[in-house]
Amino acid sequence: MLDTVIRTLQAADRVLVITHEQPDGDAIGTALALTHVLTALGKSVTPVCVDPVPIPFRFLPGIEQLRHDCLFGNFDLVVVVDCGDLRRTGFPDRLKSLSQLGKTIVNIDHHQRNDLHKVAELNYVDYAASSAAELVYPLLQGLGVTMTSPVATCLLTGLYSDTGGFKHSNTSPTVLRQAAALVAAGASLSTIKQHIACYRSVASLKLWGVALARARFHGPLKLVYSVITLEDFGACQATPDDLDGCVNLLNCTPEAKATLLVSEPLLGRIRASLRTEDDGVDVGALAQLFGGGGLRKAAGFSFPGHVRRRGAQWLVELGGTTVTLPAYQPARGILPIAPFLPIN
Ligand SMILES: [Mn+2]
Repeated sequence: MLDTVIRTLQAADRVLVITHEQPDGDAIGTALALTHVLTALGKSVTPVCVDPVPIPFRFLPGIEQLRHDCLFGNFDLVVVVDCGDLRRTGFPDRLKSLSQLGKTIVNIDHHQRNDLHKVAELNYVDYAASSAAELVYPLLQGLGVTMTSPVATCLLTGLYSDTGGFKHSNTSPTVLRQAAALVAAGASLSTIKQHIACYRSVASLKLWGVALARARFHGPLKLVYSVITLEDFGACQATPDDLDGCVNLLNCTPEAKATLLVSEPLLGRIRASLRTEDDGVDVGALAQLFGGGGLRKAAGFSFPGHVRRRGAQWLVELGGTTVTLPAYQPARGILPIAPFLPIN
């Protein structure tokens, strides 16, 4: 498959590179690395992400080339990177029509249950890979281009982001070998770390403080969880983005099988973030039950509702139903953790 993808990239002239909505460092880094390399090979390349780029990734070389729509332009090849779900491209209908027009779509991804194969002709997908960047690395080698400093920085950002700064269990020997070569080619690990880990506003720190202070351990579920209400965002003068990453900080107690952070960043919209370091727990599968997605160890979902406090309890209101957090229904017996199964 790798050879076929390389030949397809070599043959293309006008390439559209799409990455997923609410982009992370792997999404943006990998899309830009491909953009640099294909441009160097003389191709016209348009990198696209439907959503704005979060502040920590705006330092990446080539970020100014990123577009937010792909409605115009005549492309002979579409490359979708790091998208586990056709909807998460932000352009499902556009991709379906490009597929129907016979355009070649290449799907480069590492998410489980990737469904891009519905529209993609070539699927270079490896669930065992840490990141899309890890998959793109050998692709760039196969294209025979010299690894430049901008490309190395973009790819190392992808590896860094999806391995949690080389701390998650997906930090394989391959990841470390690639990272070493990328640093040797001019990527600065300390610069990447500075941008991704050290950009928090004081408002963000205050909000994280509230989440940390409210952390609880639920014994039967072996779940660490915390809650942030809409009022907390206001009281801290924090934006929805200010909570990003907080769940990773909560995910550090040895007795927990998983960590759950529930928030209402926008009125009537609840966001749930899940993390685990336990190889036996698949939070991605859990998130999918609730219409979300992600990886085995890091996933999330959102749904309409409100977060409320009643005495010592946290409640989630979903339509006419109220669920006490973290709802636990051992009688159902189908999930290791089941935080949001409505109580009937
Ligand atoms: Mn990724």
